[in-house]
Amino acid sequence: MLVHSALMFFSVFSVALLVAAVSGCSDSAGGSTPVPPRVILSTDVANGLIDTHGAQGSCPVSFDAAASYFNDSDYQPQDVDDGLALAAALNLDAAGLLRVEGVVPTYGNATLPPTMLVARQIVVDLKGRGDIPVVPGAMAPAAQVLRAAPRWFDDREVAIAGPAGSFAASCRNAGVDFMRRRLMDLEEPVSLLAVGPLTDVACLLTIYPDVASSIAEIVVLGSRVEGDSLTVNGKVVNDFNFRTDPLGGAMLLAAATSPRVPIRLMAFRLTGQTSQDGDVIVLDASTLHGPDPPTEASQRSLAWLTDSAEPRQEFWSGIFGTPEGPFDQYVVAAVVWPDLFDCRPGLAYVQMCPVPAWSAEYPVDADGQPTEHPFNAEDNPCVDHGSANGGSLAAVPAQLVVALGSDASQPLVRGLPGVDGNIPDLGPARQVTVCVDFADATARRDFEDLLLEYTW
Ligand SMILES: [Ca+2]
Repeated sequence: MLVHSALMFFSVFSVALLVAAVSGCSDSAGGSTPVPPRVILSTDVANGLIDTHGAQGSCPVSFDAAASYFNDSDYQPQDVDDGLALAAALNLDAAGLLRVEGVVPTYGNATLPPTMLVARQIVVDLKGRGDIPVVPGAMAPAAQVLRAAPRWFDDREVAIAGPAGSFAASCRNAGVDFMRRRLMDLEEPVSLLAVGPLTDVACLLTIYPDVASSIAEIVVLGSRVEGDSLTVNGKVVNDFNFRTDPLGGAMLLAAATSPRVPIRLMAFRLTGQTSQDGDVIVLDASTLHGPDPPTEASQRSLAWLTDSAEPRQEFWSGIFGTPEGPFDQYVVAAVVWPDLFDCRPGLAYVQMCPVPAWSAEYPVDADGQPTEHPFNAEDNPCVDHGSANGGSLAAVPAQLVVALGSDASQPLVRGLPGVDGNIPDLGPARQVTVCVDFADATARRDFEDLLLEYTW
């Protein structure tokens, strides 16, 4: 969850959007042949799993209706937007609108081992795409999130960033190696769709900077526009994909490849809209009906996706009172139908939310007892933090923020780098593209219609 997570009509607008989205190339007859965008998905696809988040050493990220956090050892029905987005991506591939070059599952919504089974269930079993590699990515975040950085025996801090740092030394895995190999093998650039924790895409750019020219764009489900509160029906929520690995997210933004890889952030100002009461895009058995006419395979796929989502939908609506709308699906749509969204230049940075409990500055009373929750002090620079939200945000060390249109030279990590949440000083802030709204009211309706058309 981001708290963090109809019909087979091929209408006129679908065709128009298709034409708008795909780039044309000249064929031998001088005409134009659409080339569908190529993508690799980095996804914490957890449909149907009752599991923990699999982020040992990370912050707890799920909460109940009273805004009390579950421990990371608690088992909950995990998010289903990844699987719905993956199924839609594979259906778009079959329709010639997208080319799925690989899937790299990661911890995040759930632990990695069963997440691999979910990915195979959707890619191989439901969609019959045994030709698409499904390769395991990260088991855990780049560093412990709510702990002080580890130290050497002589009291020096263990370095995280840089080619000799602990992140570059430890983040490599089969999924990261697969992404590099696939990128280098293909002649056309590939977009990376980051719809889970950012650990693996950050690792890829950090240890294999030579892939930069092979990446069209990295599209991320995450971020908030500077000053924005993140709420669903009035309840404060979290930027899940960044929150699960703030260091990985910061390392992605800091990656100094040549050329710089374009990064597009799908911000909550956009993606949160369709989960708000009165504007929810409902994706369940009451709205999804697959292609017309249905096939045995389409009915089986649709039934599995909707049946396996029921516990999660109950979990979500028990907290927010309405069904969960799409989140990760925005990233797939941004690649296939970019004109649906209002996207702008922005400056991305990481705002630390002091004060961590291990800091010398952490406030205590005369008896040494804490006078506030970590990360939740009054005057906290992180939006939504502070005493008004009780202790519910005490375990969020940093936020991913985008300043619209800013080209000012600012640090990437603001606050207390190197102490709070282990994120070191990583140089200047990062120019990105941030999508903040639908292009217009028609685009909002088209987005819903397209999701209903391709989600099965
Ligand atoms: Ca996800």
